[in-house]
Amino acid sequence: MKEPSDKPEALANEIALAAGSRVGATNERIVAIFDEIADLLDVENANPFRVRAYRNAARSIGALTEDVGAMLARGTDLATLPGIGTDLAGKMREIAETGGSELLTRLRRETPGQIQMLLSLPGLGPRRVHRLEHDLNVHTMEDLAAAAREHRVGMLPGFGPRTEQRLLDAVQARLDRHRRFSLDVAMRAVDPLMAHLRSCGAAQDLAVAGSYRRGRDTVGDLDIAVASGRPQAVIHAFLAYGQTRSVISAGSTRASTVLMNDMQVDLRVVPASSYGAALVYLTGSKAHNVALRKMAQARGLKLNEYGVFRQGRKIAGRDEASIYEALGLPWIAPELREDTGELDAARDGKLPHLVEARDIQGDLHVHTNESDGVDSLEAMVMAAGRDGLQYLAITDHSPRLGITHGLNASRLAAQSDAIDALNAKGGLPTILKGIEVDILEDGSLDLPDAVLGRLDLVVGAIHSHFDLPADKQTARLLRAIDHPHFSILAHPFARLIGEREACRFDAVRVFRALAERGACVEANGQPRRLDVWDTGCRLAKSSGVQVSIASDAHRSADFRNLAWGLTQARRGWLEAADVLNTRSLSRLRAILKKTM
Ligand code: DGT
Ligand code: CA
Ligand code: CA
Repeated sequence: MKEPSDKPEALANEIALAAGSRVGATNERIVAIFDEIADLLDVENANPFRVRAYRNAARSIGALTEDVGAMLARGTDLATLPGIGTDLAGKMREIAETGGSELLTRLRRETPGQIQMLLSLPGLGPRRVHRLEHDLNVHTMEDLAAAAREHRVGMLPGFGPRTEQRLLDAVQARLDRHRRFSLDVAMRAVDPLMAHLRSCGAAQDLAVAGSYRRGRDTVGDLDIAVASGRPQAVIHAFLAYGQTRSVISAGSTRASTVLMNDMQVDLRVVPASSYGAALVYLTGSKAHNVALRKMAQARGLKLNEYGVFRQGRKIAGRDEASIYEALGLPWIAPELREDTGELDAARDGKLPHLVEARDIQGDLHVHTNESDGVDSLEAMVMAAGRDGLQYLAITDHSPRLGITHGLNASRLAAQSDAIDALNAKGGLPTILKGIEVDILEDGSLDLPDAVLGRLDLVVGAIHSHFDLPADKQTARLLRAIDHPHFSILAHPFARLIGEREACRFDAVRVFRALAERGACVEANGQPRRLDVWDTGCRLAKSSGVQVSIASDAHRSADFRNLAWGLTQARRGWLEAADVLNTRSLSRLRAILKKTM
């Protein structure tokens, strides 16, 4: 596996392509922007005629049968359209050319973020928001939820009990959804923001810290540390970022904003001589920081976000290693900084040598378009090769999963021939023959043993009956693992972050059974799954179970999921020797053979 690289340009292109590929996309964008401008002007108590002009324009653009972009390309004067004057025509051209509007950016910056969130709820326009603020003192989503629960909203003129319930549902959904973000969503926000901050030229060094850097499976908000001698310039650039929805606070060395995706960003600027200290502080976790500070105090030192001090004299701060060194410790990887034993381990020289991207030799959970994947067998194998993998296992679904077009015995045999042919060609990663076989409700497997026995490995997973009582779920998994051919238990908890809870079973017993059988457990790297996650990786290690870090790729770009799985493995203290797919192909085959 190659080292991860961030390519914000490529990502931005991808997004632009996706946005531009729809017919009438420009019109939709103009309508959305004009509507939002009208709402925000209304909140500002702007001239009602101006507000109405934007609303009317949005309506007439929505009714157009031709794309505004195409009209501009033909040289049409937009001011000749009904309800559009020269001013609005200019705004339309701006949106068509840049995708955004300076007026909207300014209005968003001026309107409190919470008011914008209220406005974005279905059924809430400026009038109603004004009434909520005025009559009920409701200024935030939380205020609104509380007022609705106390039935104070339904009593307002123009609201009523049904509106109240609808609003409560919408707020609740929004609060639940936005409390924490999955890592891929966070990354899509991080990459362009960091590129923007780098481009201002005032940052000597910068990094995302907080839970994002520690690789937690979800992040609440982003924390950015910047080293600079010109903090004002950095703050200025940060506030001017185009994806900023609103500014929560802004000072001379720190600022907080909310991005368009509702994610909060806290930025802190320090001199380069304190950058390491700020990075340690902002990376956390809070528990790790508190424990570190205690260690400092025990040595008669003071630790804060500017450095380590002995009697007021700074003895460390420029980089992270200097901070830890001043406390008598080796540098500790961010993934371990949860105060779960890493400080003792560091002091005793017993920190693990965490598994790294370059240790990963292959991927043992990959789909093709034979089941629910997007790309062909050949495309997946070529992509795995480009990503530096030595081998991959093709593990399409079994027949029970109807919606995935799962493979029966004869289609599996045909796939096996195709794999033989590709392997014979050479020059590509070696392809192993596998299946993601469905574990049925009673713990039996969805294909006969005779069919499974012809494969190189069997990956088993549950895709139904997630909410069985714990004892039944445990029995189901134990029975599945007991099959004569069972190599890897895939995404055992079947959780979907923010959508489906982890299913309940006796993990200690199940992992013990895997250990006895010589079978492995998967650290699935799909950012919505991350299953097992850090604690499961740690349990695997203490149970003597090898972990397969897997992409569960459904398209050629998905091999990057390996990096997410790797992060969870590192958070679980795993070393290369604890991870199945760090093995060479021949050693891997030997281990898999014992499970088959
Ligand atoms: P999150 O955002 O909920 O996913 O989790 P974090 O860990 O990013 O937490 P956040 O954003 O509240 O704070 C960022 C870092 O700042 C945190 O990891 C450690 C540091 N920090 C925050 N509050 C405190 C505190 O009260 N004491 C100390 N020592 N550090 C703190
Ligand atoms: Ca954070
Ligand atoms: Ca924060």
